[in-house]
Amino acid sequence: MVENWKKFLMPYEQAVSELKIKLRGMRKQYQQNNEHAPIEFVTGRVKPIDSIKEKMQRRYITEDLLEQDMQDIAGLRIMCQFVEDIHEIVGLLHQRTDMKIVEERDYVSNVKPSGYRSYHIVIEYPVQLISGEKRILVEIQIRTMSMNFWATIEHSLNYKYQGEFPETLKARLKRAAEASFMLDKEMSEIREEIQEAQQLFSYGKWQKAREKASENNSKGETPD
Ligand code: 0O2
Ligand code: 0O2
Repeated sequence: MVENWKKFLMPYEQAVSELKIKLRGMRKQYQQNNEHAPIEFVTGRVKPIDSIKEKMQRRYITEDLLEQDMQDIAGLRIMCQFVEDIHEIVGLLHQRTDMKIVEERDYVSNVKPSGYRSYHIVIEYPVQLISGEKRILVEIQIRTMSMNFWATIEHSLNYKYQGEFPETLKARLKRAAEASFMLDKEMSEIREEIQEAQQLFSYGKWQKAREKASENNSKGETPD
């Protein structure tokens, strides 16, 4: 068994932290330009040791192949508002020079039998350690908030039923997946209108902040 899990997982921890900052930075840049950000929020985690061990058994992954065969030890999730945003993010990730895309799985166009939708990208990411550079695999899941809602619920039900859902629940989850798909479709259709409203809203917030600052200035207060 891996002798020192803490040491083994260290580069993965570092990669998740670095990538969270980088991806959240992309969102900030859009906001600063007062443009619609294709990234709503980003989460990330290193797979817990017990889950790694369980997946090794389930997938017959030996220790010597762990780093290359388990692609989601480091996992990031990018949530967005519209399905179109997913494709924009994929394009942005392709352009980056600080990571190399090694695999792509499009479950947005190819919905899984469970009803799961998401776009998965596996990257090779270089982590700078004191011992030198180490390239590790990281899985980035890109999905709308509607896809995320469905996947999170289904994932927690999976814990309860270990994948053996009763037929009625399976059918309901399928219907919920279809409803989630319809929600994404409807939102895409009114996307331009929503984005216009969001821009007006953020411009309004910016204007209010400016007014408050000039009010404070005239009172001789320092801005907060
Ligand atoms: P569970 O069991 O899912 O609830 P910060 O960076 O400080 O804002 P922090 O505390 O590092 O935040 O957490 P973050 O980045 O907001 O989110 C951690 C959560 O990310 C995890 O929840 C996961 O739900 C989720 N997550 C992100 N990417 C993945 C992935 O690729 N696979 C899976 N399974 N989960 C992912 P918890 O709390 O760890 O656990
Ligand atoms: P976790 O940490 O519990 O989320 P892989 O499993 O990566 O070795 P596979 O099956 O080809 O190989 O990868 P896939 O399907 O591209 O990605 C697996 C991950 O996608 C899962 O991680 C889930 O996070 C997510 N996923 C895939 N299918 C479903 C689904 O039907 N429902 C839900 N809720 N999530 C799904 P793990 O391994 O389950 O780990």
